[in-house]
Amino acid sequence: MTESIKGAKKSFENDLKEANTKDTLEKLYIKYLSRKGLISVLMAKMAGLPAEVKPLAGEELNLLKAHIKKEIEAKKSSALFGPENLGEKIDITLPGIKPQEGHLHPITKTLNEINDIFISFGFEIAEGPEIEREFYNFEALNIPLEHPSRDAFDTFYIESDYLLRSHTSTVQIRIMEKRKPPIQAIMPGKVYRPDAVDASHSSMFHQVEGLMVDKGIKFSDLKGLLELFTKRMFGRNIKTRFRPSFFPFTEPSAEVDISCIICGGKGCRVCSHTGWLEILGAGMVNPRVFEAVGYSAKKLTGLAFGMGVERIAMLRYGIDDIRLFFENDIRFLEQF
Ligand code: 2NL
Repeated sequence: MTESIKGAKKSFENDLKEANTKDTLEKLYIKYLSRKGLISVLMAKMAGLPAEVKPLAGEELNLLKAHIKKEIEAKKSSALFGPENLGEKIDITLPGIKPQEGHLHPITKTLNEINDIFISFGFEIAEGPEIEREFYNFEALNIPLEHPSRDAFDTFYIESDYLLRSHTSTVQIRIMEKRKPPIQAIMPGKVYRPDAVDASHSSMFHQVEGLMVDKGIKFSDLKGLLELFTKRMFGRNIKTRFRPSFFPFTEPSAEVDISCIICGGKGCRVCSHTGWLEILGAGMVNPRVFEAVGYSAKKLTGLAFGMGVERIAMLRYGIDDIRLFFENDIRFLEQF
């Protein structure tokens, strides 16, 4: 018996030397260690041995079995089977696999750009609460009780006197209440209106409003400021147009258009063939607003403006449905 075990060991050592691929090693495993392999055959033979040699033969056989197992495993995991010997070519100069990175939302990007432009003009950024009182959202802004936007259908009321702000002018009122002029600030933030949601309406959107209050602020300052802003935001060849309009909180008031960034002013589907796109509302602060915050309407003048961030982002990126911003579809967001 010892002889056949020795023979088996020798034959294994020879086989192992020859086995230089995963396949041949696998075959060795089958030849020696499988259920019908050489070790099993010898085990079976051992059953017929006399009792006095059985334990020794058993021990030798078990040692051989362990030896074979160890050797096959060792060779399998040896450098012989490293990638360079398996026909794989690894180019270590290739860049690694980049982890998936997130980025800012297109609305946040647009908001940051608007903020940066006004910061470069010397404006500060002010923020305030989204839950407001009627005084800040309406009264102080000269929006009287009978004004249609005070109707419960146009404002989210929480309970009497508490509502979700429908513009960020509320923050301007708070700043003026707290501080003396000169004031030069913009107020970016979320605003809420219970509009029926469609391609151009969302019940929450973002607004940036701006305010400058001092002695001697003129309408020409407003024009110059907003013209510079539109050129920085949309390009230096963009033209600006002021159209007379009405807001309760400014007098006079204007709506500001830019020459269509799609067709350059020739007329297309996006600008409804007018060559112009409306992007801002603006005006000189109504003296009644100054009175509401305790400023002297005799000594002071001010300019104010407001814009919808979604609208600007839609024009800049060529997006035709506002709902895309809020659906969190990764296929949409990945594009920015
Ligand atoms: C628009 C128009 C505007 C203002 C906002 C304002 C604020 C105060 C006083 C006077 Cl405290 N005016 N804000 C003025 C004109 C227009 O927004 O179309 N926004 C999207």
